[in-house]
Amino acid sequence: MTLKQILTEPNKILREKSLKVNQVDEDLQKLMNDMLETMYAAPGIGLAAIQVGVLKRVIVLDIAPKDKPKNPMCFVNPEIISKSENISTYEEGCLSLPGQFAEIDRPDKCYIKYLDYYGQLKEIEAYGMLATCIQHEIDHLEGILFIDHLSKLKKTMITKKLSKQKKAIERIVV
Ligand code: GNR
Ligand code: NI
Repeated sequence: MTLKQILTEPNKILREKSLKVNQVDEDLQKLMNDMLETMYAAPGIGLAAIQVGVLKRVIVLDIAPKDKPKNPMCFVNPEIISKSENISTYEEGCLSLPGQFAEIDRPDKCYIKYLDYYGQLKEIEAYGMLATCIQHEIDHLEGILFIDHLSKLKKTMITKKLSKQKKAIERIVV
């Protein structure tokens, strides 16, 4: 397995649209394993392929509590079939927006169609934290970040902070 580098804002790649996967083969399974390893190491509870620079519609998640056994989940070509009208609010973070958190409103339940790790067609009903995370990850596949759901002012504040952070880090590295 290989740890991948996670892209952070500002980075134009994060705004690209990811492409549908044609087949779930060994190479794609290797990508999913690497993504899981990278996500656990970060640590995070979800990761979209685009965050490691791969423009494929693949996401991995593990929302199991820390004191419970691991529960890795892989979703290829995930599609939201329907979502509830009820909204819930969670404080979200994103590995591509390090150190930034904000309360985001999203439908509290959704049905998702996807291919699993073995390429089998599956359907699930997601609610609570799982629904929030799946929607956060599917947004990534469309080039959308959680800050896009905030007011212009809040979004500008966060992007400015991240640009400064990045420049400060570049100065140390160079
Ligand atoms: O690690 C993560 N935590 C998180 C918390 C609330 C809502 C969404 C997430 S996903 C995030 C990892 C990430 O950036 N995935 O794209
Ligand atoms: Ni994210």
